[in-house]
Amino acid sequence: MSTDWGYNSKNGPSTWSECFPEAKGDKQSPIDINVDELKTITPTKKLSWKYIPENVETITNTGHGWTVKVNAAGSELTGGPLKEKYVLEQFHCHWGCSDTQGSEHTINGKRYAGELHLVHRNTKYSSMIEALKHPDGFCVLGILLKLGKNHHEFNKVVAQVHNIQFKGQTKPMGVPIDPSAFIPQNVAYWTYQGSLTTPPCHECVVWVLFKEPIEVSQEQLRTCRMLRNYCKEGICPIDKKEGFITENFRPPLPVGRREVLECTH
Ligand code: B30
Ligand code: ZN
Repeated sequence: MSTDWGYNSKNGPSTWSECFPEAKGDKQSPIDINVDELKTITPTKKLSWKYIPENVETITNTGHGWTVKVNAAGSELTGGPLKEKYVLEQFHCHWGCSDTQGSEHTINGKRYAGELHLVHRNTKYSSMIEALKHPDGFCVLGILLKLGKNHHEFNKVVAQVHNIQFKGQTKPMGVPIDPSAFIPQNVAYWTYQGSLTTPPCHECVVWVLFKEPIEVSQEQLRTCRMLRNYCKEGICPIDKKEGFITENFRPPLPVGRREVLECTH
């Protein structure tokens, strides 16, 4: 039992519900997408996004990964499964200790090397805290990562990792990053109602998971694994491996009675 949650055997996903009861809810994320059990729809309005590259602010080592904070002003995510306008608050990534795992969502049981999350807040809620209380509070765009060539925009994030080695460290991003560069060419996606994949695991997310993965390099994922899960002033764990964020993904949870839709745009 630990409010200091993480991804090791003592504080990992199977223990989260002891401190965060919502983690055992029936609308949790991620899930395995069974592509044979879906309804296909064409939304009346296409999913549409607008981002301002200059609005990226800082990058932080949260102790469970990196998060790039974005000034939400001027960004927009609308259409598709969404009834209201959403704005981009932050983006972050999940990865595995090896390249054969790391994604949170799986497709017919297949795991990808990682998963990028663009986290948007519904503008009808004035703060993140307020949005957490509602099933339509957030929309997270999930982008599956597969191994391949170096991703130019992802590299701007990776280049900062050595500046935020320790938990709690924050640095200005310094360069603009265009979040739309993470969205795959083919914009077909799956959508369903779910939760934050980390504590407090609130069931407040309209999930949009793009079907087509994007490529990042092995070296870029290796660099992410060099982040540490303890503070600079902290005690270095005896077991060296324990001190690195080698993996930070939650395994899939039951779909239950939820409907997963496949959308063409
Ligand atoms: S995810 O996209 O489902 N992985 C949050 C947002 C999106 C996801 C998970 C969590 C979130 O807003 N969590 C609460 C805020 N966090 C701040 C953070 O971004 O890093 C505080 C916290 O510690 O509990 Cu972690
Ligand atoms: Zn995430």
